[in-house]
Formats: sequence, C-alpha cells, structure tokens
Amino acid sequence: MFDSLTNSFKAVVGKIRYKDDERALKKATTDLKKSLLKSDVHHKTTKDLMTSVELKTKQNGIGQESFLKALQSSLIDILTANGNQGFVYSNKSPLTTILMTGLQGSGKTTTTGKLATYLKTRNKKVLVAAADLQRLAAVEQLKQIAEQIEVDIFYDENEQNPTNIAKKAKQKAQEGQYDVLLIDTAGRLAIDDELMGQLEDIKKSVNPDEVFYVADSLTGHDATKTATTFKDKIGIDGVILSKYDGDTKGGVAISIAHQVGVPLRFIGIGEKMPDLEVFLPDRIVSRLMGAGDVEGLAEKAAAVIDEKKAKEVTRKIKKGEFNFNDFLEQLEMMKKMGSMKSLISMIPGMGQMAGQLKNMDLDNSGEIKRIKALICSMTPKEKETPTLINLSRKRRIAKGAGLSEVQVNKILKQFKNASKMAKKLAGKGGMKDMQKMLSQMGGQQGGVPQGIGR
Ligand SMILES: Nc1nc2c(ncn2[C@@H]2O[C@H](COP(=O)(O)OP(=O)(O)OP(=O)(O)O)[C@@H](O)[C@H]2O)c(=O)[nH]1
Ligand SMILES: [Mg+2]
Repeated sequence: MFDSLTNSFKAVVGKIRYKDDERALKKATTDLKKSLLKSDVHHKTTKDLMTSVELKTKQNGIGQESFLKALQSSLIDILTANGNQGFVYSNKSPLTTILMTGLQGSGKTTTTGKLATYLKTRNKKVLVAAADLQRLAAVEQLKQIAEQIEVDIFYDENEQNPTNIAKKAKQKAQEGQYDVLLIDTAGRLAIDDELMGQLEDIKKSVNPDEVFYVADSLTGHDATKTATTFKDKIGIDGVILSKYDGDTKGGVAISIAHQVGVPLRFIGIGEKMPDLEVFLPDRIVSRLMGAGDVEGLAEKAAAVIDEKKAKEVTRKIKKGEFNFNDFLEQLEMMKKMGSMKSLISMIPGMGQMAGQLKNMDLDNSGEIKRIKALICSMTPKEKETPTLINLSRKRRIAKGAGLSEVQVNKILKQFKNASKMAKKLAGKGGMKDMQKMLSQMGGQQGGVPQGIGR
C-alpha cells in the first residue's frame, strides 16, 4: 500500500553509513526531498520534514541509526494534526453523530458503508441515513450497501429536504438507542454556495459530533485544496482519503493533515466494505518504514475472529482433522479482514514481498472459485472427512463442480499438503517456517528483511 514511499525511505536510509558526515546527510535529504515531491507530497510539508530530519539527525550525531530515528519521529510529527485520531465516540451523549461530506464521486456513500462495517465489527449499533436527494439512485445505492452489511438505514422518499431527513434520522437513532449515526450527503462537481449552504444547514440542525470530509486521493493536490475549503467554509474534524489503493504515488496521505490542519482519520483501500484502514500516525510510520503493524493486525483479527472457534480450528489443525467446512469458514473470516495487500503490509518484514499473495482477491480468484465449486459438490460427510474421497466419489464431485478429474485431483492434493503444512506450522517454531515459506514465494534473497536499516 505504501510501497513507493517505503522504497524511497529505504533507498535514502541505505545511503547513510553507520557513522557519516554532513555532506552525506545533505545528499540523503536532497534525494529524499526529490522522491517525496515526485510522490505528490506537498512541497511545504516536504520542506518542513527535511528541516526537521536534518536538525534531529545532527542532534544525535550523523549516522544511520540517528537518521532513521529522526525520520521516524519527524514523520510522526508531520502526520499528527490537532484533533481526534481514529473513530472517537461522543462524550456528550450515548449517540455519536457523524456528517459525511465531500465532492461528487469522492466516495462518501461507499465510505459511509465502510465506516458502518468498521463500527459493526466493534459491536456498535449503527444507523446510516440517506440525505443525498440530489442524485436519483443515491438512496438506492445506500439501501443496497446497508442491506449487504446488515446495518439499519433511515430514508424517506416523501421528503424533499435533506435537512429534514437528517433531523428525522437523528430522532430515530436516539429513540432506537443507536451508538452511531452516519449521515451520507450529496456531492457536487465543484464547491458551490448551494452545496455549502445545504451542508451548513444540516450541520446546524443535527449538531454532529464530527464532520468527516471524504477526499479522493486520485485528485492529488486538489484533495488538499478542497479539504481546506471545506474546513474554512463549514468546518471539518477529520479527513478520510478514499481510493488510496489506486494511488501509485501515495504522497497525499503524508501531507494532507499537515496542510489542512485536520487529522487524517481513515484511508479507503478498495471498493469492498472491509477496505478501510484507521490512520494512526505511529502505526502508519511503522508501516512506511517497512516494519509492519502488529498491533493493527491483531486488532483486525480480534474484530472478526471468534476466539472459541479459533481455538477449535487450531486443535483440529494440530490433530490433522482440518476439513473442508473449516476451510470455507476460514475463507469467510479472511474476507472480513479486508484485502490481502493491506494485511500483508501489516506483517513485519513482509511489506515488500509475497507479490502473488498480495494480489489475491478472495472473491474473484479463479482458484478459490474452483475450490468452492468443488466443496459445494461434496456430501456433508465428505466435507467433514476429506479422506473418504475415493476414485468414484472424485468422479461424481468433478461432474457436479464442472471440473475435470485432473483439476479435482490437483485441488485435493493441494488441500492435503496445506493441511500438512498447517499442522507443522501450528507446532513450535511455526511462525519462522511460515516466514521462510513466504520469503521463498516472494522470490527474495536473504530471508526476511526486518524493516529498514534493522
Ligand atoms: N478502488 C476504490 N474505489 C472506491 C473507494 N472508495 C470509493 N470507491 C469507488 O468510487 C466510486 C464512487 O463512490 P461513491 O461512494 O458512490 O461516491 P460518492 O461520494 O457517494 O458519490 P456521489 O454520491 O455521487 O457524490 C464508486 O465506484 C466506489 O466503488 C476506494 O477506497 N477504493
Ligand atoms: Mg453518494
């Protein structure tokens, strides 16, 4: 996700020796400056970052270690703007009301669904409100999302005024004892007075705890400019950067909070509902430095994993009893955790590797579709006890799944190997084996890099 930025940092840190001189430091910061500007980091932020890195490095004597520390702490400073971090619940009332704003197509409606998903996995009762009456299909779009993620929605087809919708939604949320109300609003092609007036009106009448501005990261520096205008005109408390998955430069995430003066709270990293990441400066810096984010990974896992089930699966794996039903369950759970790409970048030392695994799409991969078809053609007994599957059963399953016998054999063999591997990994030293295996898959030499310069 932060691949290109991480590479820039890595290259520059590598240029500074264990102990070095001022000239080397100057050269390193000049190089870093160039690559940050190329990645679309705002020029003022770049300048401030470089000044801070130089100053802090010199304080501790120029060398790789002190440069790395200076870079880390300067980055955290730059990413930290005054205000809340992550999702913050109201301390005034049991209901937290959030107003979602942004330009047309920036990702407000999708992000409303993603935030609802994020909160739902944290056991919050969420209501989304469809206050976009501008676009014909807008209400329908939010309805579909709400249905998909099984979250309640408030809409009123007889109401023409978005402010009234927002008010009624807030009333429903209070009466229904919801924890969070997310109000989706209409976007415009560009900032205009009518839009601002409408948002101000909604803001006044529902008095939200926070106003989020959804910025499309693909608009580069414009994202920073429009966020600033929204901040000046209606006041915003947080920025959410959407479509970061499509942003090959990525620098806007570094400078937007610094330039707008409002914290970046979340980033959208895909079209699906789990594809939202909380943006916490120290954790992000750890990922930017290629050192992963173990805490974040554990949190993500805790939100979707049922602990009892996890123990049961581990027991089965250890005993070699892992079956096809378990496999499907695990697959569903992984899907809830979000894209592989983001998961892998959270594992220390794995950010740069396992290319194939990274791009795996659990919904659309042909391989997974074939495996699912195959499992669906099995009898309940076969799913429970994979060893039952003999030649005639294989033929029947192949026919049912529309696969060739060769394909069925291949998948069954893979499953058998995977079970064996899992059994081994579940034992002592398992994690080391896994890292070794992944590093081989990624085709990298020299084993697992443990972050930059370590
Ligand atoms: N790849 C990717 N696509 C996204 C992301 N967020 C939103 N999108 C896509 O962007 C498009 C627009 O998203 P919407 O949520 O409809 O945007 P909106 O701001 O509500 O649009 P209007 O209501 O028309 O103003 C959709 O096709 C989304 O799937 C993201 O993080 N990554
Ligand atoms: Mg919308």
